[in-house]
Amino acid sequence: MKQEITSLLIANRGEIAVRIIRACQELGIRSVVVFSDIDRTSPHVLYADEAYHIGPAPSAQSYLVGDKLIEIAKKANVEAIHPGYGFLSENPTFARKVIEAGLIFIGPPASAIEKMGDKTTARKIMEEAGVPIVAGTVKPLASVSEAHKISEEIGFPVLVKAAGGGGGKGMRIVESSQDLQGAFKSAQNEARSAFDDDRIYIEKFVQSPKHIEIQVLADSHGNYVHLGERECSIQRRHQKIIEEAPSLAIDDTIRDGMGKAAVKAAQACNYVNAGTIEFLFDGEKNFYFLEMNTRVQVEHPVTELITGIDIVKEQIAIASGKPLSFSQNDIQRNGHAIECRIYAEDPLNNFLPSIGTVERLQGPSGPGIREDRGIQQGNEISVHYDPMVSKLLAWGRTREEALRRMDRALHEYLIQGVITNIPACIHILRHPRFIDGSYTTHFMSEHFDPEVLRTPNNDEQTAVAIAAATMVHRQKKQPIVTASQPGQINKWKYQERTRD
Ligand code: MV4
Repeated sequence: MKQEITSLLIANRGEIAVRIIRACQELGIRSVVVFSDIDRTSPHVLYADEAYHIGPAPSAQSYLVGDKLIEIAKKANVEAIHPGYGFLSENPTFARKVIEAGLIFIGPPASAIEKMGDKTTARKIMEEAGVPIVAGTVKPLASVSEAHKISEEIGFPVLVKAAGGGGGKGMRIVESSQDLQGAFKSAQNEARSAFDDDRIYIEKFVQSPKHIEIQVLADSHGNYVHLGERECSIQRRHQKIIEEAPSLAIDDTIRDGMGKAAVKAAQACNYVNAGTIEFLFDGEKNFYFLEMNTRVQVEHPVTELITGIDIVKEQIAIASGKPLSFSQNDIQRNGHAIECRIYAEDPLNNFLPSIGTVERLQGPSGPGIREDRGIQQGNEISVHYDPMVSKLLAWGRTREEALRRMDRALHEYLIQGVITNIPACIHILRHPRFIDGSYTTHFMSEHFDPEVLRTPNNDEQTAVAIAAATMVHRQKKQPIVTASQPGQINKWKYQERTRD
């Protein structure tokens, strides 16, 4: 069924709302956004054709109030709702309500969201479809004694996981049978409070995997394609930091195998729209289905940069009933792309969010650089939302060129008022284990030592000396002469050359 979309509501905020507005602008679609009290001056409000106030800052009273979003969509007379990522994007009840209100949900059918949201159902569907899964149960466990039985069969170590949701919540590694009962109970408790669902299942623990995911697109006419992999192993506490494509660990044969498995996975749940199949990739080049994300992902631009396909525009085209305009053989990959998520987090303080006003903000640009950002100078990084400032992407003909461009862009990045993870990103990019591509999901815990970021430039005395020198310089109004240290963000230049 073809239904033209001429206007849509974005049920989100920040950079993804801006990303969706940009697609709308290019497609001639009227974009409508919502904003909470503290987002009144955010870029998504500035760029949208229309903006409606939705409520106070806490998401539970604003971006998560499905009924209100639908009410605003009606009032604004749009045909569709794009949920972005996070918030209500993977909430099947919301997707159903959108449809029942006579609107188009720019995402998969609610049934697919529901099936993939239940992790044991997802495993069962994948097993039946012939998509490789890690050894373990495809049903929630009835008791601790059943957990013992299964664990003895598949062998320790095992992972106790929550059936009700992913992202590492309610997950416990169990090394031997005497630890099983305790892990089972505490995973149950954590799952109950996180997902209101205490169902638990077990998988064999894959020791040092890479996290590789495949982007898929499916239209409403039964056409399925995959856009290759993204390597997302650089993460901390299940929060991704750096993603890249292609992965150094994947050759054409493996890519073809994973791509076909991902398409099978999407077909198995009657998927329509953009989705991502996450795989664990072990040292023996085996891959196993982990989870399916039934939304557009934060890291989707990595794939856009090497394929030239605008994933958000494709989502809108698919939702309006159009068939995909390309087939698997038409998809070409060109060069290498990498993304750093710039977070307002302090790497020297256990990556705690750095809350405050962004006093100055000037993103990098130039050859091969893209920045997707949802905040501007003067906005607050608050406790209410994710502290991601922007996504910085670099493209190069080769991985080396992409990495050099990213390194250069990270040094150009100018932000004051909040502390960011930029120095940590630079450090990771220059790490031998990152450069040789041998990194796994354990990279941050095994190889990242925040203390290396504590340079003499960071100490208080240096700051005082720079402040004093700055004052003298301003009084004298002399030209700046500075020797810049390679690889370091020069505090002198930073202070003095960025002055109003
Ligand atoms: C695993 C695993 C090893 N073996 N499952 C973490 C979050 C959730 N999505 C599943 N996760 C894992 N499942 C088995 N059988 C290791 C992880 C894991 C992980 C996965 C992807 C990306 C980062 C990770 C970091 C730690 C653990």
